[in-house]
Amino acid sequence: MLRKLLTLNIFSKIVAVAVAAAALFWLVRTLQLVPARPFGEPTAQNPTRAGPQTAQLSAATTPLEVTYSFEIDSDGDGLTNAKEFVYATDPLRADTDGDGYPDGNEVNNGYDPTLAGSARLPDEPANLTQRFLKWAGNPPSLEPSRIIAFLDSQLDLGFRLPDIATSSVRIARPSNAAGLRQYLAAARDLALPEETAPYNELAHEALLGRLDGAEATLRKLEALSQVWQQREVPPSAQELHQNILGLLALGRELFADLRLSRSDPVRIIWNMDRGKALAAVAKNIEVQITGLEKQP
Ligand SMILES: [Ca+2]
Ligand SMILES: [Ca+2]
Repeated sequence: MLRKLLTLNIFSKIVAVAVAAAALFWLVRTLQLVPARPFGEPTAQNPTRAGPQTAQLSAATTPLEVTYSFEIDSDGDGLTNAKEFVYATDPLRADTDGDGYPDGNEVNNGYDPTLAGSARLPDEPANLTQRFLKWAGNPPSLEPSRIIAFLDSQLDLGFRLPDIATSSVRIARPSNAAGLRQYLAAARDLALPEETAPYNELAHEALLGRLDGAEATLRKLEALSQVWQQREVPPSAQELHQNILGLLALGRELFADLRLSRSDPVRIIWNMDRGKALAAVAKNIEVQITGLEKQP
């Protein structure tokens, strides 16, 4: 019996905002809402100029009193506060590695500001924001159109579902029709609780230094993954099962990445784009379920 499309509700949540281009810009716009109100009391070095149009960005994860901003440079080293997060330097220390060269000077000349001496920044760092800034000629802020062009140009960033080894699937023996029906019903019901916030909302929270929502979703995804990894799978549903596990694995990866919202905002924007591809996979899984339900 066909039920309403409950299946993969979970991933429609992941991709809820990914589908709208506006959502992609939303995060970037937030980043550009500068100067932002410093959390805590304004300092002489970093006077608050907050108005109704500015975002209050706090740094709950760091004791440093700095504003996450692509305009403010609290320590005057040529690297704005947000970029200090991106390059993992100290936003209140002009020369993080103490080698006599200011952080901004090092980054602008391709040197690693966290390693004293002449260590170069890697050509293709894992941090996508670093890669983007290098690719774009180190612009002062994050331009949505430039980020899209960058992501389009990086062919190695294409969408791919994590590989799930066949050997990791627990095949149910002997196979029977009742077992298959039970499995497919569970697949149709796969969903996160309704209160789970969409990805862009969680990303916004993370940018504000609040990771509670992202962590809660991640825990739910991990619990779901465990249940599905342990599930016995009818032989005819093996491929479907691998796709479901792959989808769950990628979901975990995307939500775990929210911890990187401040240090790698371009990755989060890429994830929103990957969410769109994930929606297509989810749709395909649904088709697989329907196909198996119709099997005699
Ligand atoms: Ca700085
Ligand atoms: Ca230095």
